[in-house]
Amino acid sequence: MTLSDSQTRELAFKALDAFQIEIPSWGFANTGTRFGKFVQAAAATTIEEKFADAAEVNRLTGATPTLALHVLWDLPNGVSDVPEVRELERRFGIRSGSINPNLFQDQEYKYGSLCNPSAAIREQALEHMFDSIEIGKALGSRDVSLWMADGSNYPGTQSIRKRIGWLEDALRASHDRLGPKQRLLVEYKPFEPAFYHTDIADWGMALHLARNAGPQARVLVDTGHHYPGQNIEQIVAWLIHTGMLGGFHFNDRRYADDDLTLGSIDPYQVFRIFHEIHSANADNTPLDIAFMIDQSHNLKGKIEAMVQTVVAAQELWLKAALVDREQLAVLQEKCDLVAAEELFRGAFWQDVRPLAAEWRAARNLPIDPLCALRKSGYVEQITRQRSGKQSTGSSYA
Ligand code: LRH
Ligand code: MN
Repeated sequence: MTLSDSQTRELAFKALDAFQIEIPSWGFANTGTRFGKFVQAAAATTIEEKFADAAEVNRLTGATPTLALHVLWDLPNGVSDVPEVRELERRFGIRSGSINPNLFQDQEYKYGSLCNPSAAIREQALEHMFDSIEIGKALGSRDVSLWMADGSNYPGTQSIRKRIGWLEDALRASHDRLGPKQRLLVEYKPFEPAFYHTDIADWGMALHLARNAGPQARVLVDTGHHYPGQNIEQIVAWLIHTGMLGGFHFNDRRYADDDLTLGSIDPYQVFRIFHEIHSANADNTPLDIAFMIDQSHNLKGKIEAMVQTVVAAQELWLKAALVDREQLAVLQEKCDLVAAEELFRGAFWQDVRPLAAEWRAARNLPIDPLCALRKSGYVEQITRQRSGKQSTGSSYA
């Protein structure tokens, strides 16, 4: 059924009003690769600066009210840093989002954290999980989002099955500490930094571990954590079908976990993922998905890259919202392949930027957020304020 312009606008406005995406505090900090880190004077080095930058992105896009925090990077003193963070939330009008434990940088975690053969080190890692859960409770944020670097580099050097057992115990113990409204998100990754086996390497492992941990655990899909050629939207469809999809870390990649900006390499990938979600919404499949960005802006200006990412996500979300799902179902039923593909891809081809600009104008937002950022002088201002505070230090963020 072809929609009238006003019906299309109504559908578009409804879709964009509903679309929010969480931004990572580490996306504003100086990050690099193992070959180096190119320092930006405007980069954030304090939690206050990260909240300030998040507020600027939200002012420009109207779609990023929460900031993901990485415990050791943003709350190095644990729960005792909560009052300062609450003050920043109040000052900048940005809420704390997912709490991400750091189980990958301590020297003790050389052979793993929750999967380490040493019971004492597993206990240390579990304590960090418990601290992260308490921080989430104190901040009133819902998700504790777990990614672990755990794995090994050489065959025969670790017992894969023993590590599964230790991990099951740790995630169940963590789950039992969750508050009634909290969730534990389990993020999988096939490799890096481990290059022989990774303990949570794919969606099946993450799904089993989440189910085994308890009813408040779900799977997190980082779009960069898949082998080349893997059908990510099919994994998303399975996680929706099994009721285990908890959230996303969006970014883009050409080769591996490149953490490039969303839609920079394969925007059609994000469109296909969003289609699965809109379709589930359309057939009233219960969904409770946290959309988050997880990128490292090693070369692009960090605020610019974040605004560019949110705008790209809004546009791809809108394109997928405008797929005529009723007609598509008819064509799929008839196996009218070309007509179905033309309808589906046609939605991806359409230029939704004028519609998105109309929505922004109607919501008193800048119709072109990137242009508004440049005009705001915000980057020049923070560059002046923050110059000389940057270190070329080694840590990731
Ligand atoms: C691991 C990961 C994880 C974060 C980190 C910053 O590759 O995707 O989600 O902890 O990036
Ligand atoms: Mn991630």
